[in-house]
Amino acid sequence: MKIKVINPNTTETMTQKIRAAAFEAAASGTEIIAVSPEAGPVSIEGHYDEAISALGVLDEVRRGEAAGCDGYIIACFGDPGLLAAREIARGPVIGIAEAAMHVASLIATGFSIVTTLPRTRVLSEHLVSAYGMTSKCRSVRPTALAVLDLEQKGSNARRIIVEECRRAIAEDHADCLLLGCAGMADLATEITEAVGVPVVDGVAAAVKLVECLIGLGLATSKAGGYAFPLAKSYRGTMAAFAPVRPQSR
Ligand code: 5HY
Repeated sequence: MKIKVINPNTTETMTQKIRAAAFEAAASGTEIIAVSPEAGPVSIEGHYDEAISALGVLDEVRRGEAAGCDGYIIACFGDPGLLAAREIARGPVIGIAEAAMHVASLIATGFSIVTTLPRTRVLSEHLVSAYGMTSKCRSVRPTALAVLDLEQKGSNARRIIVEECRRAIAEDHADCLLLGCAGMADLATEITEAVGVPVVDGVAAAVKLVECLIGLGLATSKAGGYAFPLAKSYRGTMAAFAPVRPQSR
């Protein structure tokens, strides 16, 4: 099977990190194609960044459909463009936040999310509610880390994340922790060892969930809210995004 992993921001070092995490998680028969859009924000740290990055996600899904990809992962903890991507994709489309929350809900009584800047807290809180995880989420804990701080060699990002994880365990009674940024994907193993409770990286979780769904012969349902968009004209610079009926495979 061929899974396209999309980093919605345009920072290549993060795409490489995401690629490595996805490769490590993937089964031997799974081909991983990791990309980021040519255009868009270098990091996603708020509603505006997310809205703009969604167009790049959708363009990559459109390209993936033409290339015969079997499933998609949106590798940003805001899951930008997820529902729209499900309309235009045949196969499963999984966001790393949704994946991490569902996986955590199966192994723990309550998870906390450790994320980046305080302004991104509300993005995670919205997804916790949207995914029906309010009863399972103990807390969302931001840090002082900007997304691109995670790309700085020798930064103190690992220590900051570990300390916040420990506070979530001690003060919020979390028994599982979610890494609230795709840029943390390379830290899951060492943070697990440091804090002593399961730490879920959404990239790896999403790879296994897409493999599972495809292995079950399941694809995005087109019988309801994820039906292909209605064919219509789009004017101006958006013309290229006009929905067209997909060719049957
Ligand atoms: C991410 N931003 O996973 C999110 C994390 C965040 O550029 N990649 C980003 O802080 O919302």
